[in-house]
Amino acid sequence: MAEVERTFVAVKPDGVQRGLVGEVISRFEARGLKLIGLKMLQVTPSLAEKHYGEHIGKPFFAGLVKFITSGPLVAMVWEGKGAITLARNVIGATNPANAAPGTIRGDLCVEIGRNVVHGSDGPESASREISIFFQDSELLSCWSRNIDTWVSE
Ligand code: DAT
Ligand code: MG
Repeated sequence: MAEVERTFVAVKPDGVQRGLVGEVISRFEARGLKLIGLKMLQVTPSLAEKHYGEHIGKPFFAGLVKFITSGPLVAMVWEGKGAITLARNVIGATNPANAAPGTIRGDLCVEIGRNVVHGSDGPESASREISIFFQDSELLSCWSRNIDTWVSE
């Protein structure tokens, strides 16, 4: 059985502008993950460079920073068994043109530079990204949900 993990998910400025915050949250809730942290913020260029540090030097980097800082973003932490891979599967392929129907990117968007949502790609990036956006005290892992025994054995 997969271990309980935390993953960082964000609705990017295009998703906020398009009124898709509720839709994105609904998909993670419906899948059975538990929301343990949530905030809205405007990402600064330095925060963007920290978050997307692995992409510094790539041709799309400047455009990516411009986009991610262009409006409010909704940052979240979701918890559950195998949450990191599960969230990536809910989100779909990086390029929406290749994203499967039923995924957020496969259902809601068309272009790689406007792909609505971010999700951590592994355990290291999950803990790094969570600590960039949240203090430990802002995460409410301790709350229990009555439905959890119906989601996980
Ligand atoms: P993901 O967001 O699926 O983890 P990534 O980490 O490879 O994808 O890239 C981060 C974001 O950068 C991605 O969501 C959209 C943008 N991006 C990636 N590759 C790109 C490319 N070839 N052209 C334009 N934007 C790109
Ligand atoms: Mg990534």
